[in-house]
Amino acid sequence: MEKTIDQIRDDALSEIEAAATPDDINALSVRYLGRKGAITRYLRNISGLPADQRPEAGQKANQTKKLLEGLFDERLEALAGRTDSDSRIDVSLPGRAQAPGMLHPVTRISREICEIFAGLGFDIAEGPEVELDFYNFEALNIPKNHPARDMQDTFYVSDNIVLRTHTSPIQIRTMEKQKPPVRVVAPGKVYRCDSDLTHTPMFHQIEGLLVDKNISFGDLKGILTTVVHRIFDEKTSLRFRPSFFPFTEPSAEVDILCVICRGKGCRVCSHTGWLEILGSGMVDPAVFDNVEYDKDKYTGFAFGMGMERIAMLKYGIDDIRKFFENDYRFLRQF
Ligand code: 2NL
Repeated sequence: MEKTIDQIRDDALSEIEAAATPDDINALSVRYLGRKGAITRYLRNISGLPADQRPEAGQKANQTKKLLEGLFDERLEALAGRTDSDSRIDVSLPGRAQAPGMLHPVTRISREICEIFAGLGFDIAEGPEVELDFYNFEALNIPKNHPARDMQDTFYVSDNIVLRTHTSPIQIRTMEKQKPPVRVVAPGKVYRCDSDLTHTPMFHQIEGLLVDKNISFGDLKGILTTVVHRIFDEKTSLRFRPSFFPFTEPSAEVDILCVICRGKGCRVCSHTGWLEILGSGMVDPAVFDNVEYDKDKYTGFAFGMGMERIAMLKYGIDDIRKFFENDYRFLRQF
C-alpha cells in the first residue's frame, strides 16, 4: 500500500535531521522532490482518488512539498562547506605530529656571541639597515671615489643612501651619542652585491668596539682570544695575521686552526691549515676625528665577523645559501 502524505513527511523530517553533509541533503531532495520522488509520485496519483478527496489531498501534498523545499534550503546553508570526511572522523588514526619551533641557527649564534660579549661588559646596540653614506663610508675613513669602496660591492638606494655593507655605522652612531669609555657590540643584517657558495646578498655580521684611555693591541688580542675560545673551544689555536682596513691601523685578521684537518691542509682551508674568522685592528685616528673624540687622549680597537661563516665552521655547513632556503630538514638540525 502507498504511504500517506503524513508518513512521507515524517520520514523526510527524520532523514533531514540525520543528514550530515550538503551531499546528503541533495540526495534527499532528489528522493522526495525529484521527477520520480515520493512527493512527485504522490501528487501524480491524486487524479486516481475519489473526486471529493482530491482537493484536500492536493492541498496537503503541496504544503508538504513547500515545507520540505524550505527545510532542504535551510539545512544546505547550515552545512555549507562540510564534506563527507568532516562528519566521519576515524578516531583510530594516529594524531598529526606538531613540529616544535626552534631558533634559526644564525639567531642562535648571534645570541651566543652577544652573551659572551655581554659577559665581558659590552653593551649591545642596533641601528638602521638603510644608511647614510656618511655613517657607512665617510666616517669610517672611506672617502668617495676611493678604491676601498670597491672592496664591498654596495647596493645604492640613492646618491648618498646605501644598504649598510657592515654594522660599523651603529658604532659610529654610538660614538656620536656617547663619550668614552665605549664598549659595544653591533649585530645585524648587512648587504653586499655578491652571490655564490660563500656569499649571499644579505648576511649577518657582528662588530665590536672598545674605546678608553690606554687601550693597546694587547687588549685586542686578549679579548678576541677569549671570545674565540668561548665560541669554539678552549683548545682552539688562533693566529693574528697582518692585514689592511681603511678604518683601523694597524689591522689584523684572526685565523683559527682548521677545524676539519687540524692544520694538515684540506679543501675547506684551501690547504693552508688555517681558517679566517674575523677582521680587527686599532681604531684609525681619522675615525676618532670624524666623531670628535680626542685622538691624543683615547685609543681603541674594533673587529667584525660574519655570523653565517662562524655557524658554517662550527656546524660543518658547506653552502651559505642553506641558511636562507627555509628548508625545515636543514633548519631542524641545530
Ligand atoms: C671584517 C672586518 C672589521 C672593524 C670591522 C670598525 C668599526 C669602527 C671603527 C673601526 Cl666604528 N673599525 N670595525 C674593524 C676592523 C675589521 O671587520 O672582515 N669583517 C667581516
